[in-house]
Amino acid sequence: MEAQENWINKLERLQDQAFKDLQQAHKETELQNWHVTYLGRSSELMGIFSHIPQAPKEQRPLIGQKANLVKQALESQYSTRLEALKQETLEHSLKSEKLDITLPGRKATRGRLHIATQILREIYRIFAEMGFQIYLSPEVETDAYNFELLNIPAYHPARDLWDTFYTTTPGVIMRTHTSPGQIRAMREFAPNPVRVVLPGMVYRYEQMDASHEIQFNQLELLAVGENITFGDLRGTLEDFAHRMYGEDVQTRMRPSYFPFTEPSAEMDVQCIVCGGEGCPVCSGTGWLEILGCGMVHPVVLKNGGYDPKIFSGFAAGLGPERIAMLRYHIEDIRYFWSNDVRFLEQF
Ligand code: FA5
Repeated sequence: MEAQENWINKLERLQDQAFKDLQQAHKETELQNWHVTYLGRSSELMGIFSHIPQAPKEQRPLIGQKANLVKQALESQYSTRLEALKQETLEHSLKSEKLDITLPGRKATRGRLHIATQILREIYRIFAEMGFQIYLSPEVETDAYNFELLNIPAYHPARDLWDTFYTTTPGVIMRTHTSPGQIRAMREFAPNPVRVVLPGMVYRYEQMDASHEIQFNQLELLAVGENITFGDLRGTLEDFAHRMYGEDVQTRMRPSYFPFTEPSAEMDVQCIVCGGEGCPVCSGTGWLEILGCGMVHPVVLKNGGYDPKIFSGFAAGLGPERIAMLRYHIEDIRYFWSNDVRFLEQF
């Protein structure tokens, strides 16, 4: 009986002490320490719980009941105090801190499309309005598609025009231009007429400078059908230049050479950076070359599955980064892929 009194007294004392200490806890950390002391695993209360089995059998229920009551009381006082403390802290900060609702909020950083993507989309839009559809072809190509089928056999000196990145697999290369897509598109559409644009990355082992990158986009233009003439090519490209740069822009076509077109030409746009005076972007000439073009060579038409006696076609290869440089007065093509946000966020 005496032993039972002792246990009960002990629990009551414990509860009184705990309540007293709780009044002294004014910070959340103090409250946490209180919880560890009175309700934690090594607390006196938990010690009592674990000693109950050693008490005389008939006393166990009473001691157990009392211990549970104390535990519940401590827990409920603890949560009431915690809640009150949180409320106090909140009221305190509302009183002491002034909220300046006129301060501008923190700016969320917004993503944007890369300038190269923006210009490609604009070019797609212009050609889509003229009735061209987009056709995709692979960046990793075979020697056959990149050269042979475009009338450039292995021994042909014109191979020097394109400094190629070779893979370790014989006959497999990184495409040096989008022209291999011409063959792929023709083979899919022949003998029907075809009018497509083929965009994408091309790779060249080149000396880099203000207008030459080793990795850049190209956009191939291809139209095959009956009675397509050089006049159609000239008209299409001129219309494109005017829609891109405005009605007043000057363009010129120079004779050129590509093994897969005959005749071949290159189109220049007057350098908008210097207004035709000559600057590093146009290598001092006043003109910037934006594309190569020509009438599809009969051999290429045949390789694509068309009879050159019935069909003719034109093709062009545009440089979208060069087109963007002219449009936005960008002085160096190397900005495009250097990932400097000061450049990228201007567009
Ligand atoms: C060609 O790649 C031909 N396949 C174009 C073609 C297609 C001709 C269809 C006839 C018919 P060229 O190497 O000139 O040609 O490149 C075409 C365009 O890509 C150039 O006018 C230029 O705008 C762009 N370009 C060429 N080399 C680079 C480079 N290193 N960096 C950035 N743009 C380039």
